[in-house]
Amino acid sequence: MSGSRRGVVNRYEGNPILTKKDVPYPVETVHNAGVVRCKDRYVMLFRSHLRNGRSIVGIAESDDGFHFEVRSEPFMTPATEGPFATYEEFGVEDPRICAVGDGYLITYSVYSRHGVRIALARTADFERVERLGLITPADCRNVVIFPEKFDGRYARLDRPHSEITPWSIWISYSPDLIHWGDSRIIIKPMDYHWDEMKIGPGATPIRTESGWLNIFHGVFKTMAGAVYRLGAALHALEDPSRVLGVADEWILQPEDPWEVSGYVHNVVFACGAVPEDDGTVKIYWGGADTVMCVGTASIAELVELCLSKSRPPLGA
Ligand code: M1P
Repeated sequence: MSGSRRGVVNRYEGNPILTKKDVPYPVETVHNAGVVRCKDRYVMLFRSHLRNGRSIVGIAESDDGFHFEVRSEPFMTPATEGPFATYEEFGVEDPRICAVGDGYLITYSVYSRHGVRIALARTADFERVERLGLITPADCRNVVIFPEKFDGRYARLDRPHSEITPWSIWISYSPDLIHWGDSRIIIKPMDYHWDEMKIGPGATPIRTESGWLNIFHGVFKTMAGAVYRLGAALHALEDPSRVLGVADEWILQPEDPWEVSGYVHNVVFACGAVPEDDGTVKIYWGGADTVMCVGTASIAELVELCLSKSRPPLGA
């Protein structure tokens, strides 16, 4: 892939890879997409704002991970009946995909008059989708499920909201994907750092030889508004609550025009990353909450960054 390397991530020269012009139904944005490999193809579930400001989830497919074609119909729109209708009333956002067994789990944010929480759905083939449950109470976003169990339990990273502490990354466990608990905080924003305002899990964690690679986002508040960047952390393979290192420096920040300016200025926000056989990872991010972009990075380099230029996960 030729592109532009300005740090650890090599941006694809064809960015943005997906915009509203590629969508065959009316939307205003294409961003914050989960991406996974499915039967030698890349499948992308992306968020789009409608013209009323509410969000739906579309689907696009690709042979190479760079050129995507959008299907004619959205993949998920707010449910219209049952308990999901109550909580999806204002929209469905920011899907993350986790390959488990012979299917795919999808976590996504649901908005309603009762706040924001996370719902879980499952698909076998990205043709049909089944909603499984509402898996957090209100005031929780950015849930990524690990693709393996730990001592018989599923694990996830989540980001509850609180007035008392900066919004941080927690871990929770479940015997059945529906009931979650044993929650604890594992990574906090760091004062006077690029992520001091808040952080949140981004892509589904990636298994590496050295640990689980967690690509997350962090936010810094400036006089000109918030800046969203991406960071990396490494979690122990057998016990993901044990953080082996959090890279002190960000790995990606808004720089290209479509990241600096758009629906929300100065945002790079990842919901998906796909590891490749050659030791690289394709990282997918929304630019300025408006378009989709991709870049590649060396997994070994990201791991090294977490381990050699590390900061305390819960602050000094
Ligand atoms: O506008 C930037 C992002 O803001 C929110 O993210 P978070 O709650 O993690 O700060 C979300 O609305 C996200 O979709 C959006 O990209």
